Amino acid sequence: MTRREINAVCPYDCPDACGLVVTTEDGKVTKVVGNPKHAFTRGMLCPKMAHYEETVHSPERLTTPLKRVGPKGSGEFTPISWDEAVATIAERFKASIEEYGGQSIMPYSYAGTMGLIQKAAGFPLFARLGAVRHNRGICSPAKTYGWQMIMGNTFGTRPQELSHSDCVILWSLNALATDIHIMHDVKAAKARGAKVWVIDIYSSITCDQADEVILTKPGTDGALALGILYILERDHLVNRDFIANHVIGYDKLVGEVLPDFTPEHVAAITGVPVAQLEALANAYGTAKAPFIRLGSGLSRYGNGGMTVRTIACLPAVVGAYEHLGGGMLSDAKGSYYINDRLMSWDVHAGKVVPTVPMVKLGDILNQTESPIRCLYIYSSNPAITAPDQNQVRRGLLRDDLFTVVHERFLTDTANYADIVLPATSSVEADDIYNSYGHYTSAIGYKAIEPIGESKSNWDTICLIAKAMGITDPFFDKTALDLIHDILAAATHVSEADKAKLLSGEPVEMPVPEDYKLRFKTKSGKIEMYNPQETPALPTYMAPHNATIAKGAFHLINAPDIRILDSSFCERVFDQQKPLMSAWLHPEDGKALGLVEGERIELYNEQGTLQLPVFFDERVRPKTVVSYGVWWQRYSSDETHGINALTSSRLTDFAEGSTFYDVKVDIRSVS
Ligand SMILES: Nc1nc2c(c(=O)[nH]1)N[C@H]1C(S)=C(S)[C@@H](COP(=O)(O)OP(=O)(O)OC[C@H]3O[C@@H](n4cnc5c(=O)[nH]c(N)nc54)[C@H](O)[C@@H]3O)O[C@H]1N2
Ligand SMILES: Nc1nc2c(c(=O)[nH]1)N[C@H]1C(S)=C(S)[C@@H](COP(=O)(O)OP(=O)(O)OC[C@H]3O[C@@H](n4cnc5c(=O)[nH]c(N)nc54)[C@H](O)[C@@H]3O)O[C@H]1N2
Ligand code: SF4
Ligand SMILES: [Mo]
Repeated sequence: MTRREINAVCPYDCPDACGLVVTTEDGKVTKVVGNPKHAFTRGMLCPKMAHYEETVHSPERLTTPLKRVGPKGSGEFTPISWDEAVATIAERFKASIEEYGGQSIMPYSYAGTMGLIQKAAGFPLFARLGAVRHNRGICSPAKTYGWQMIMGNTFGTRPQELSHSDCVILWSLNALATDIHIMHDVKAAKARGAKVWVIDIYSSITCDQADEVILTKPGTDGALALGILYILERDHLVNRDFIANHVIGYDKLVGEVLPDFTPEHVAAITGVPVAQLEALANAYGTAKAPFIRLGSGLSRYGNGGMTVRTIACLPAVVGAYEHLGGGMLSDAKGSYYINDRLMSWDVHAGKVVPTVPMVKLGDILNQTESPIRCLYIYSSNPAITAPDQNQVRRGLLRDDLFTVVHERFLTDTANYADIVLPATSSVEADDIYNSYGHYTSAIGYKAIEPIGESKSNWDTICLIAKAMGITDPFFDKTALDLIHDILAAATHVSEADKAKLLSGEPVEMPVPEDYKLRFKTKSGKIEMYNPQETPALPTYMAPHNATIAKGAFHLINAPDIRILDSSFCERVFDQQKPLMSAWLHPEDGKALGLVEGERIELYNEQGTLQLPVFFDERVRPKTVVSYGVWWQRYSSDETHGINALTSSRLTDFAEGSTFYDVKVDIRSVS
């Protein structure tokens, strides 16, 4: 028996981007553990990845290309060869370009794998074809933008620093489900005496780890932040020296915005009692080194960008960045020492190419005389994860649309394809990874041969490029070549660190010692007042659920600990615990005359969805929680997912998704 241990990286769209040690026996993955040498993973994996071998060797893996034989969306396919699949795709693309131009082709992809090469694999090809380019707005671009409006490209605080904080706020972060390795630092901070606050809209499992829990009305955190700022100023808890040296516009904020955000007014907007708001503001203002770890949930609202911009004022006002353990981490993106520029769309197009919002996929496919004739989907499952599912599916059903789906599994999206291509999992391909939750990068080397005839994104794109007659030698490069090119271009990484990375070791990128005080804005200061933006000052704007979304219940569709977006749905689950379901406060259940376990229908102007109902005190009245983005076979009607209820309305800034800014009504169907 040949037994090997290979260093790899967890490829999923998770801030932790864990280092893995993969054991293979005779070419099969038999064990996956966390890499103890990884500065953030520290040897531990989450429950999803602790059995990655079950995903890699799942009997549901696709092993050959498939061609549709039944009607669109019927999921009836027959196996074909790669030669036939690639020739068909090239022929259809060429014909489409000839008749309608490059803009008749649209690739759609997201973060099925976070590897820099496989994630961006389609860009070099589709940029050359002049195809339609979408932004990557399905997750939380408004969060990034909100931070940037006042902080520019300033580094977020290293998450490990949190262990030195005396006041930790996990704000809109269900860390136990989505960022479990931060709990290592939260526990260390607690052991040193820190107080931990969690701010959410329902009592998530992470709330159990907190000393204090604050529950806000959905989408009102911007007002909460302004209420804290009001109290900090009123009670002289602001750091005047820090503000004088490093902040632009604080006085304008105090003069023009804060007067409206008295504790009483903020309590009315947010539902947070005045006493609790005062306690939070006081704890934050009197702490030596408060640390905010900001999750993404609160940015998926119509006011998401503004909310983050307002929260980002807090550490500036108290000068948290001056102290070890103090600061804020929204995301670690500002820092990338290693980047995927050589895969970039603009570089390959030779110009800056505008984007369309990816959350508008349904609208784009359904425009009258839609210009899109060919859709190439990889590393994403939009038939289940994109908002306004009914509209997306109407688009995918169009007979004049030629759809290719490159996937590991026959997902809900793959069922709508004309051609399905089998994709490798991360352990079957080489790649290099950053993280958006910490500063460690690593290479994940191929550990086993591809399952069946599956191919990586990059290998597949190279085949299609050649079949289209593109002779550029860029498409002769292997993923390994590209890793070397990426490292060669990484001028801020030392040769010693590059050698370490190439040897398979994770490397924590060396942030400058004074990184927290290097404000990478135009002025070099924290720009609370920013005339480039409208409005020029942070303020509070109401979310869609207070203005246009309709329904008596707020729908929370936050992550499930067992799956990641719609990934891991191929797993065999413990059926004792409800899978896809709807959770209500017991009083609401009673008022609606519902019995636990019965089937209910959630409905709104977007669509309907049937699920079994359960009751839980953790859920606030007039709220329904449905965890996770499950494949449609997990819903009671087996024909819809949670996104039958969400809308493609955009965020205030950066054209992002508003998944959580939704209301529904409920009726019994049994
Ligand atoms: N197990 C698991 N892990 C995951 C994922 C998954 O699906 N499952 N998804 C991955 C992906 S793609 C991402 S982007 C990250 C996201 O991970 P996070 O950054 O944690 O973001 P969310 O889980 O969307 O939301 C976090 C919390 O915000 C709360 N929330 C929602 N609206 C509001 C609000 O208005 N105010 C406040 N204060 N809280 C609010 C939700 O109830 C939730 O508990 O997780 C990644 N990790
Ligand atoms: N209602 C609601 N909707 C949501 C969310 C929510 O909280 N609520 N979360 C949103 C968020 S934050 C995000 S980021 C999006 C994510 O939405 P998606 O981008 O659709 O992410 P996944 O559902 O994880 O689907 C990724 C797919 O890529 C495939 N894949 C994995 N590796 C590879 C590979 O190497 N090559 C190819 N070709 N395929 C591969 C996987 O099998 C999987 O089916 O969903 C969003 N949708
Ligand atoms: S899903 Fe996240 S926490 Fe789990 S192993 Fe992957 S990177 Fe780590
Ligand atoms: Mo995401």
